[in-house]
This record gives sequence, structure tokens and C-alpha cells, in this order.
Amino acid sequence: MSVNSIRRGRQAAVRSGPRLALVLTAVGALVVGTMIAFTPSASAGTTLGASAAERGRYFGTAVAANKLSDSVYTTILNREFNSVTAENEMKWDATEPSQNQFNYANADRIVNSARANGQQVRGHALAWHSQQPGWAQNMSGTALRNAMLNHVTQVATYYRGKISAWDVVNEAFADGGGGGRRDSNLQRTGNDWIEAAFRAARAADPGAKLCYNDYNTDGQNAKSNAVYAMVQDFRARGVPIDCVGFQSHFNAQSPVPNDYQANLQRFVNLGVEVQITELDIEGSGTTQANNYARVVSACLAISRCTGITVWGIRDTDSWRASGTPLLFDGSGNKKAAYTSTLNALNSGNPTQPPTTPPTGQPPTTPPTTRPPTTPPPGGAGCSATVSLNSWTGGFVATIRVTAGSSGTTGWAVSLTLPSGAAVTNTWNATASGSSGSVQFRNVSYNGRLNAGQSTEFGFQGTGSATGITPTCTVS
Ligand code: G2I
Repeated sequence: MSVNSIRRGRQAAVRSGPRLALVLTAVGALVVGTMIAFTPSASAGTTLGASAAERGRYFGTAVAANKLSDSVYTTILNREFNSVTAENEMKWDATEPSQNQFNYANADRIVNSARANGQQVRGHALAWHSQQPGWAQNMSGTALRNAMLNHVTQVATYYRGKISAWDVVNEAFADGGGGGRRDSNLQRTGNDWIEAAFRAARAADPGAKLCYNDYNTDGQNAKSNAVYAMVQDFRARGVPIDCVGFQSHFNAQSPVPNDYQANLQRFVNLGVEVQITELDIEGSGTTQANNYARVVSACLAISRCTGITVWGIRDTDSWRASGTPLLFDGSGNKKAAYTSTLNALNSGNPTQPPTTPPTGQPPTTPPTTRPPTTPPPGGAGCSATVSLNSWTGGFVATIRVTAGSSGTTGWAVSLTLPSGAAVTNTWNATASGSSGSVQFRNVSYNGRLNAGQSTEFGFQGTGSATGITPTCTVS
């Protein structure tokens, strides 16, 4: 068995269920033991990826597609890293330059390179106020909400099975002391836009971990407190969220916080994984090296800090190159920060993190296939179930449509709203009527379902929707 296949097995173990993980870990331990005894030149412990894998973590980097023809770059990439994130190529402006016309050419170059080299792929980012295509920047309200949900659905579906974790929503909270949401066109579609994006991502790729990702949340402060409250609320209400990404862009003005580890730990205590997603630390020499070691050690000290991604390879590849914030210099030489990072990864006991969540916490990784909440109908046709999130004066209804034994090429869901209730906003479906008897039809991308397959749409409303009973017909 090659070192690469051991590495892949361990990655699979980290992502899969506890039983498989235990088996793979046991097999891996035996093989590693053999390897150490008989192949002393094995790379474990001498590269960032191999050392992280020895601790059940990944070590990744941001990758730019246009650098994949640079052999100095790719030599380091494929020697050192076992996870990659597309630096820009999976963003909304790159993947959907015109509405509903998707371009995955550059993102695919990164994904294909990663798969050929045994690296996992983090998806970045599905919904973000920044780097939106011009057509989306000019949208608002229901049109933007639907466009965003369509984008999430299309991109996550296209990459289904190839992404270890998606940054579903990026940078949605405001800086400063207010502790609230960032104003943006997406935020103005309604406060529930984040959970709607997570639900759409889960429906599109149930096997990917779904992360919220942000910066200036690395220590306890008003912004991280607001993210914490959102994650706590999502966990309590069953909104699908598995992980929180801490970007960790540090410099003299924004140093590694003293409570970095404690802050990661409090999120883990909510039942989610944490990942360090865009690490770079401006500086040089010993100071920079020590800061890198602090960050790596903090992650290793937390069982469910599952991996670290640096935001580029050489200093010259960085979005802030003048701050020389990365692990390799412009010529590709290892810096002191590289050595301290590798040493931190190699120090301590080479134990795997527990593959089961801490006592009392529900598992966050969904099974690869999730059963529908009600069994699919025995015959042809379709069925619909509703889950309601209600508050005084309003609600969000999420309807799950499941195809019967013949599949669907289109569907319609009818329901009757109680008196006084009205639909104000719909996503992943078009509504006719807004009060009383209302009918929802599929949109272009979710009408076709195979037998037993499900899709979700939702609507927001005023008043109360308690007791609504959706019925589904094929069309
Ligand atoms: O700003 C640093 C990161 C903060 N968190 C989210 C990340 O997605 C973000 O990455 C940076 C990329 O490293 C830059 O490469 O995001 C920037 C855009 O917000 C990226 O910069 C863009 C430039 O603005 C564009 O002019 C340029 O065409 O990079 C593009 C591709 O080189």
C-alpha cells in the first residue's frame, strides 16, 4: 500500500462514519507500523499533509488555476498538501458569469488536479456578498433569493461527491461591535437567507460538510459571538450546519488572539467541527514561525479541529504578497514558518482525534444518503412533507417533495393557508396565489426527480401556517 493510499484512507476515515473510521484507522495503524519498520524513506512526518494525516487532519492550501502550469508551484503543491481550496474559481462570478449559464472550466482544472494527486477539495464559496457577477449585484428581493438558491443548488449538485466541505455562506456578519449581520443585497432578501442557503446545499450534496466561514471571528468578540449565536440556533432548530471556518488572516493589527484555542473550542462544544480555512500570518523569521506554531498547536489540541488550509503556497502567490505571510518564499524555498509548522504538526502524541463527537453532542456528519422524512409513495406520483419554523407573526415553511416509483418531470404542491396567513417570498418553486389555496410548481432545475429522489423548496409568510398539509401531484 502506498503512502498516498494510506493518506487517502485516513481522509476517508475522518469523513466517514465512526465504524468505518475505526476499521480504517486500525488498518492504517498496522500498515504505518509496517512502513516505519521496513521503509524508512516513507514521507510521513516530512511533509505538511503527511504529518497532518498522522493526526487525522488535513493540511491544505488555496490554489489558483492559472498557476497549475508552474512546475515550481505544482511540485510544492503535490508534495506538501492533501487538501486544496479554489482561491477564486468556485466563486459566484467565476461559476455563473451570466444567469443560469455555468462555467466550471477553471474550477474543474483545480478539482481534476486535486483528484489526480489524492487531495481532497474544500468548496469556496457558494453565497457571499462579494465577487458576485454583475447581474446578481443588480438584483434584489425574491429574484435575488431565487437566483442565489439556484446558484447554490446548481454548483453543489455539479460537484456532488467531490467536495469534502463547502463554505456555504461566507462573511455574512458585520465587523465592529454591533454583533449583527452585514448589510448586503443577500441580507436584504430576509434574515433567513443563510439557513435557506444551507438547506439548499444539503439537498444538493448530502455528503459534503457544510460550513459557515468568516474572518475576525478567531477570538471571542462581538462578531464571533454573533456567529456563535447563529450556529447555536441552527443546531437547536435542525438547520444543517456541520462546521465553522475560521479564516485566520493575521498581521500586526490583527494578531493571533490569546483565546484562539478557547474560541475554537466553544464552537466545537456546540456540536460542529471547526476548520482553519485561509491561514496567513504577515511577518518574517522567528516571530512569524512562532505564530504559525501557535495556530497549528491550537488546532491539534482540539479533537474536532479537522484541518488547516493556508491561503496560498509562496509569498508571491499571496493576495497580500508584500506581507510575506506564507510558508514558502518567492522561489519556493521553505521558510522558518514552514519548519515550525511541520514541527508543531509532528509534536505531541500521534493520536487520531476521536471519530465520535463529544458526549452529549449529536453527530454533525449526515449519512451519505438520508432517508426521506416519510417513505416515498408506493406508486407513481409524488408526496410532500412540511417542516415549519414559526415565530409570532411569521414563518418559514420548507417543503420536501419526493418522487414516487415513476419519477417526475415536473410537480405541483397545493396547500391551504389558514385565514390571515400570506406568502411573501418563495424559493426553489413558483407560487400561484398568496393566501387561502396556494399552489407551488417546480422551477426549471428541480422538476425532474428519479424514483424516490427528493428536492426541497420553501416559502416565507406572515401570520401562522400551523397545520398546513401539502399535497403533491406530478405535472
Ligand atoms: O481577501 C482574502 C480572502 C478573504 N476571505 C475570502 C477569500 O475568498 C478572499 O480571497 C481573496 C483572494 O485571495 C484574492 O485573489 O479574494 C479576493 C477577492 O475578494 C481575490 O482577489 C481577486 C481580485 O480582487 C480580482 O481583481 C482578481 O481578478 O483576485 C482575482 C483573481 O486574481
